[in-house]
Amino acid sequence: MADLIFYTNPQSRGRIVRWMLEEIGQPYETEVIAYDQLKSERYLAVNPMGKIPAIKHRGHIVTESAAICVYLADVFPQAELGPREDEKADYYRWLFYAAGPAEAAITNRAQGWEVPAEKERMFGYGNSDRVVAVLDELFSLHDYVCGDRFTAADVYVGSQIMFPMQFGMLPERESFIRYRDRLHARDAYNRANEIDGAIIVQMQQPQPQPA
Ligand SMILES: N[C@@H](CCC(=O)N[C@@H](CS)C(=O)NCC(=O)O)C(=O)O
Repeated sequence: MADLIFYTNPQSRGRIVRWMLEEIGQPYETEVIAYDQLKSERYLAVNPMGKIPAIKHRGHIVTESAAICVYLADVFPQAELGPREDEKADYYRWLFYAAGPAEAAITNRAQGWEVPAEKERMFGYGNSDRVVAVLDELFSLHDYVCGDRFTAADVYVGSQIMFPMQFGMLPERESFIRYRDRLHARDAYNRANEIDGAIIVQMQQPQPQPA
C-alpha cells in the first residue's frame, strides 16, 4: 500500500487537493469514491462526515481541503510551499478566512440566501458583499496570498475564488481574473486538471455488467 492515499471524486473539492498533490510532486495512489459510496461503512471509516476529499498518509487521515493543503506543505517541506517566517501571518490569516467565512458567504449567496442586516453580527462573515470586497482588495494589492510568492495558501484560497467564479457564484472582479490567470499558468494545476479530466471520461464509459 502506498504511503499516501488520496480519496476523491474528480467532480468535487478533491480537485483542490489533486492540484496540491501535483504541486508537492510526491507519489500517491488515488482512490476514486463514487458519490453513492460516500456514506458506505467502508468510506465512513475514512471520513465519518462521508465527504471527499481525504488523504491517508502513513496511517494518518486528514480531511478538510484546507487542512490537507497545509498538512502536505508541512510534511513535504522540500516543495517550499509552506510559509517562511515573515509569510506566516498572511498564510494562516487568509487560509482560515477562505475556509471559514468566505466559503460560507459564497455558498449561502449562491443559494440565494443573505444574512439579514440585523443578524450580521452573529455570522462569522457578516455580509457577503464585504467578503467579496475584502478579497478584491487583497488581490488588488498582492499577486499571491503571501505577497509575491506562490504558497499552499494559493492552492486553497485560489480555488475558493476560481471555482465559484467559474460557476457564476462570485463576481468577476479584475483582481480575481488576474489572480486566476497567474494560477492557471502553473504546470501542477494543468497536470491535475488533465488527470481529473481523464478520470471523468473513464467514469462516463459504459461499465461492464456482471454476466
Ligand atoms: N469542508 C470540506 C467539504 C467537503 C465537501 O463538502 N465535499 C463534497 C464534494 S465537493 C461532498 O463530499 N459531498 C458529498 C456529500 O456530502 O454527500 C472540505 O473543504 O473538504
